[in-house]
Amino acid sequence: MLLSNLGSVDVPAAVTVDGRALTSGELIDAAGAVARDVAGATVVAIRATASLETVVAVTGCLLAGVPLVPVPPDAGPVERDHILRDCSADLLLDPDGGPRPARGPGPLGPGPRDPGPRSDAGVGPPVVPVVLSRRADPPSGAVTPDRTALILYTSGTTGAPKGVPVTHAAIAAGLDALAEAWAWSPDDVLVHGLPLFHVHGLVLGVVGALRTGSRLVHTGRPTPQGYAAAGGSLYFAVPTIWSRVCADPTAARALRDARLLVSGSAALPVPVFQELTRLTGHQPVERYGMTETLITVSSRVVGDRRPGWVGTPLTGVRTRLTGEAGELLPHDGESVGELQVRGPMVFGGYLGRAGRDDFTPDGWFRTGDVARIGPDGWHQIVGRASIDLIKSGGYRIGAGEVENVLLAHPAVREAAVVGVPDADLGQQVVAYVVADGVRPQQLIDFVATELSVHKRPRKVHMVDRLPRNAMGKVQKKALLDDSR
Ligand code: MLC
Ligand code: AMP
Repeated sequence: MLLSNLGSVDVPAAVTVDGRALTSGELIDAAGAVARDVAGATVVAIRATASLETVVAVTGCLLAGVPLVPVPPDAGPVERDHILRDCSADLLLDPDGGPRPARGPGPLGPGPRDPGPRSDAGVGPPVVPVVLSRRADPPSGAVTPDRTALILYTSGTTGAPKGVPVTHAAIAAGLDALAEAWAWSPDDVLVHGLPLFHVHGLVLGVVGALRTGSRLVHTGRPTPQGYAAAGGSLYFAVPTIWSRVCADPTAARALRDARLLVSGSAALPVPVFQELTRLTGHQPVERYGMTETLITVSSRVVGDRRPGWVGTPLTGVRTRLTGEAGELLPHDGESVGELQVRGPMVFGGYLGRAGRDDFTPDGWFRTGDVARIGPDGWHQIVGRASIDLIKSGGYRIGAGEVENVLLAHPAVREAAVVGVPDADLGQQVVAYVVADGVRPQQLIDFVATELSVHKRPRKVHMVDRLPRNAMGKVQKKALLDDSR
């Protein structure tokens, strides 16, 4: 069982989010109440704020064996409605729906309240508040390992985000492999401030803590000051956050007492690796993952950590490189090809999109990442095969999704979106737009309102025409060259 370690001992402040804490007993009791609310549902969604309520709701759904869909809390109507429709959610859990106790350490006081489901003007599924002070015994039946635990939405190159169903077994395999690789144990205190609707913050950062039995301190926002004050042993962050930690040497030095600093979700620039090592005394552990594959490659607690390289396959994972004609490439540290993976943490296919070209005929998942593998099994992620998948601040953003929203603005005639290299975010979303009578900031705000805020272009260039080839296809390389 995924959460078999939960509650064997009642740990004080087992989970703290933004200064509010629950013991493990309180967490189980409150999660038991959620499990009752969702019992019998086919799929449940949650507005996944960075809150104790989200942690409780995730725990409750895992205990109940009901698939949960985390929706970015700032998702605008286009993105939110697509997700809720695509996954056919029966209920929407609302972390802000119940009474909120005052901040401060220690257990939450009682305050029973059961407002029951409410419907938001008939649009979308009924809304059920998550209320920490409600208590119920968790369900006693075991959840089968092949049951879907989460459906995570992630961007493709074109169109709206796709649902990635992830089973209890896949999560358990990924987390156990990481626990082995990092010697992650109940003695750890995990600290991070990542969003709770993606693999990094939610699967590793919440379910990982619950499965290993380590305490979790979520800092609310991933600020260097918050990380410095948390006093943890194990820290998770994306490269943008590590870069900001390095820019605050006092905060960075406060991490000297940690055991392991982990970086993932995007390439950690070599200078950031080196500066973090200098300031904290720790070489960061890098690891590589994807929504579709959870975590598959990492450096280990014991042994090398190499700037610019993400480590070796975790237990149960196999990887290979292929060339343009599908031929296998040697693991010689020089050949560059598409990275393909197999393993118990890899998903089985996108929700409602069976039969696509995402797996090879012999069952390997095509990651779309371009990589090198050394003779010693070390992996280097060189980049993405498609120019249309952007990584900004560790978020995966599809150019097509942003372009579609821009094109829905009445003033816009043409739009092309690219990921421009950026020192802080890795890549920055930049739009080139042909339009009349609209200012760039209005278009930025339009995207931020319709989609999640992090998908908004940071810059919009108004142009007379987009560069196109003889076939009429937009030449994005030319746009990228223009913006450098
Ligand atoms: C600015 N804001 C606007 C706005 N302009 N809001 C609306 N409309 C506009 N036009 C404000 C918001 O109010 C908000 O303010 C703030 O901008 C949020 O902006 P942001 O751009 O997202 O903040 P930023 O500082 O750029 O964020 C950097 C970051 C973030 C690193 C904190 O990118 C982040 O949390 N990244 C983590 C991504 C992640 O977890 N990826 C894992 C994917 S899983 P306010 O006041 O709210 O701040 C994966 C698998 C694996 O990849 O291997 O791990
Ligand atoms: P997502 O589906 O949002 O989890 O994004 C997955 C993508 O993030 C991968 O396909 C990679 O392109 C990128 N990624 C994740 N971890 C790393 C890493 N350690 N180094 C480089 N890229 C990474």
